[in-house]
Amino acid sequence: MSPASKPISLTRYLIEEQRAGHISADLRLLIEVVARACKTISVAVGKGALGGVLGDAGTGNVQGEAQKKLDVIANDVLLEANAWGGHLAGLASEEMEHSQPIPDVYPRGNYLLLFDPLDGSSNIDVNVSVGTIFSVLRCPDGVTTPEDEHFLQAGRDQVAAGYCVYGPSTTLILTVGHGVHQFTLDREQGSFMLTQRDMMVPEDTKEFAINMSNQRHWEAAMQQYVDDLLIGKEGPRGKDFNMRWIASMVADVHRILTRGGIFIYPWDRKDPSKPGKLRLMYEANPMSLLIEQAGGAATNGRMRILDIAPDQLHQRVPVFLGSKNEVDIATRYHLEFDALP
Ligand code: AHM
Ligand code: MG
Repeated sequence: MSPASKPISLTRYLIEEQRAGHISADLRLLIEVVARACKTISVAVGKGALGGVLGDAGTGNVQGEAQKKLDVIANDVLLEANAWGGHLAGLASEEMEHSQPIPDVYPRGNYLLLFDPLDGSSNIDVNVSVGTIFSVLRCPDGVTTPEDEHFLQAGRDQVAAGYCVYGPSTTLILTVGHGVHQFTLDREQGSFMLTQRDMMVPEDTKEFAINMSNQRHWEAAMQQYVDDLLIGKEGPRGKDFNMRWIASMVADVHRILTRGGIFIYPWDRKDPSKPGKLRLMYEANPMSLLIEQAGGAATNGRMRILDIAPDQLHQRVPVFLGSKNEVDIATRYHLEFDALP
């Protein structure tokens, strides 16, 4: 590869963003620290059975889900990496009931970090891609010891968001509000390198991603929407659709960022007390910001996800995201059913 075409590193990209006035020095440090933690997690995931990291941890998280060993490892890696840099005021995780302020022994910064340390962890033991999702918010003015309530900000107020997929290659996808960029881990050098600038989601698609086994539990609008996709050319949509479902949101969203599609995790009646499966603050919000920054759309079937005012740290939400025109159509099905007498 000639020097002119050599990709730049994440570090250089972030310095250039700082010079352009898009990010502060603390936000640059924060993203570097998260990326470093992702490298460590990538190494642990990559060891598989040889590292003794597969299988259940024998514990449960606040959401009543059994934790995998790697859920716990990834959470610890992110906590430790982010404790002492001085860039954060506090952090919150899928794996912890409450947020944690940065310990008193370290300086506190102006940002809040939320993460799902290992998304799709039911896939670890079968060697399918998993990932880390993160979201960055500002700590409200005057708050020095943040509590859960200070994290409850709408997704549109995120200052950065991203995810890292631990797949055949380790890939970091990042937005600081100026487009979506892809960095690939050079395993020999230990550096993330910028391999694609300005990812764009095609507006139209013929591909959908959904767990079809829940179909009988969906509401009527969802049933109708997916029925119409499945009828294909002969139905009202006038074209055939293909289906893909990896059951790792990071991997499904990554496919959609790369080649388009719609990802759906709707509300269903399996457990009516839950308004969806995916969590707003550290799954739906960061993914929605990335998708919108790449020209796509993200709704809960009725409204823009980034406009939802959260009321709980671990609140769940239905998710429809991806190619803009397809998300608009799926959302319209819901609004039209709602408007029926
Ligand atoms: P997790 O954060 O506990 O791994 O749960 C979220 C995952 C998503 O990655 C994925 O889209 C979904 O759960 C899969 O759910 P299902 O078991 O219905 O396939
Ligand atoms: Mg998850």
